[in-house]
Amino acid sequence: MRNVCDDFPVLQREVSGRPLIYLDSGATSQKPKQVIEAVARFYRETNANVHRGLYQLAVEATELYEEARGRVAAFIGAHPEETIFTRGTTEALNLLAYSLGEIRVGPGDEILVTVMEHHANLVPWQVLSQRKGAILRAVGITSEGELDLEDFRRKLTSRTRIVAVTHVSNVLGTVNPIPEIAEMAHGVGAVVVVDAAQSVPHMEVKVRELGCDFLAFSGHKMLGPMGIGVLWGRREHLEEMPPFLTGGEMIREVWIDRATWNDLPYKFEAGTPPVAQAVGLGAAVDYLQGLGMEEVRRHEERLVAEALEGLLARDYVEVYGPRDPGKRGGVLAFNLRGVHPHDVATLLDQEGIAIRAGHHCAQPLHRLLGVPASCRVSFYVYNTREEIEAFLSALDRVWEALGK
Ligand code: C6P
Repeated sequence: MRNVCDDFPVLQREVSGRPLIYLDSGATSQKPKQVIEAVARFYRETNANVHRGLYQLAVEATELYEEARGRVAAFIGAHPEETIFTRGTTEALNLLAYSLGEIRVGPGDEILVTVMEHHANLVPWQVLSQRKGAILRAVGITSEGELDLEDFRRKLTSRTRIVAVTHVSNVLGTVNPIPEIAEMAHGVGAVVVVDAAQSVPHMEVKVRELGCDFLAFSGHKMLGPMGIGVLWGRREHLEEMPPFLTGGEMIREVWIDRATWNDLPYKFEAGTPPVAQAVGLGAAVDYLQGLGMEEVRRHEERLVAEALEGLLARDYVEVYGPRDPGKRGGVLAFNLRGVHPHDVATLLDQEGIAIRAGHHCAQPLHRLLGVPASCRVSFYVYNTREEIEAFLSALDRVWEALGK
């Protein structure tokens, strides 16, 4: 892939007197100037509220907002009416747990998640289960860090109403076999919700190929602005579901004691939407398509292979998740024997290398791995092999200083 670093202003700055090496794109990606400029241009030239004004400026703002929706929908092979803008993955999953939960889940019904879920795809289902008297079950993982499909088969029953699973784990990096999971889940009449926060930014994702019913992801992890995300859902489900937030824009007619709902997708977009952020996300999609998602995936696979090989070669490092780079997304979690991950991150930061340390909002998974926290590096289009080499030799210095 062409070197894109020059497109990313923040990557030109120094940290601790060194050029920044940003290895935390799993938390949020950096933004290219094309996205920053699209957001700035919206505020400079077209700022107005959408779907309300009859004047030229508001018409143009509405066109930009809906054009962005069209681009994002095409990116995942979806219809714009089934593509709802939210504040992010977390809001999309909360919307589902509330609204889908309202019509699909009753006392004694079962909801199936996995132990590798981010809290955003776990806690909303816990709250729903408690509210409805439903049973929440979690599928385990194999010793390789892959989803245990035998366990999945065992826990999937005729009472399973919703299967909520991450496409790519934000800790293990594991890519889960969604088409297979969806087929099994549909076999018992369950609806399949996919958390695609760590997949849509990094590989080609087409909703029909996945075979799922719902897909959630965040703009800020795919070169777009913070505060914008997407919930895609099959029309037949979305039409049946009650709204999540209510108020302006999501209604058709309102009386003092009742109201009727707007068409899709507006039924789920109450209030003033994040218009500039949507426009920025549209620009991010253009940028990614310009690079080609297959090329994005190939680039990351090469980086992951290099980093994985380097980490596995160091006997003081414990790596979590699959050993095969082809089975992983762009994140790699690890620990240095006997060293606290926060200390590792702090020393690397002193060399200008930004990594994440903590439980990465996946406490049940860390409990299963037997550690309270881990270090995590995550890659994106702007990372290079030289940065991986710099990271690996910096890690040796951390071990020299803290490990022995
Ligand atoms: N994971 C990470 O460093 P939001 O915050 O709504 O944009 O995304 C939540 C979320 C949901 N699912 C997965 C798999 C995720 O990785 C995330 C965000 C970040 O891993 C921040 S904790």
